[in-house]
Amino acid sequence: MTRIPRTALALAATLAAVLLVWACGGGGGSSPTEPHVGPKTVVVTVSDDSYDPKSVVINPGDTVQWVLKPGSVTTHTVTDVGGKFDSGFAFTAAGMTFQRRFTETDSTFNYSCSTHKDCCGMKGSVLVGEAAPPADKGYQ
Ligand SMILES: [Cu+2]
Repeated sequence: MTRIPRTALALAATLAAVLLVWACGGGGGSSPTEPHVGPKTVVVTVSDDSYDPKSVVINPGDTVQWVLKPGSVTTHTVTDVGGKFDSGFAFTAAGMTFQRRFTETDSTFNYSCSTHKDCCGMKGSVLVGEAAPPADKGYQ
């Protein structure tokens, strides 16, 4: 019968213990403190004559949904100054919505109501991404 040296046994026991700790604890994967958050929808209320909130900050892939507040006129629009989107007269009744998904990273969209931009300063902005430039004056 061969005898296994005592040091070899100790080494094997240590190795087993290390492997057990590694398998149970340090296996990697997602951190519980940083749960994955999927794309979200941010709601902006359209009323006479403002957007609330006036400016929103979102992540690329998020959607902004504008909703007409009850009691408001139906001639409001959501019109991008740069021409990327325009609701037209989509708000034909209270609760009617217009929405757009923003995939443009680090971009800022200044928008206004084509009916009430000049009379009432009805302006707003959407900032996409952490490095989005600030909105123009009056749109912030
Ligand atoms: Cu308007």
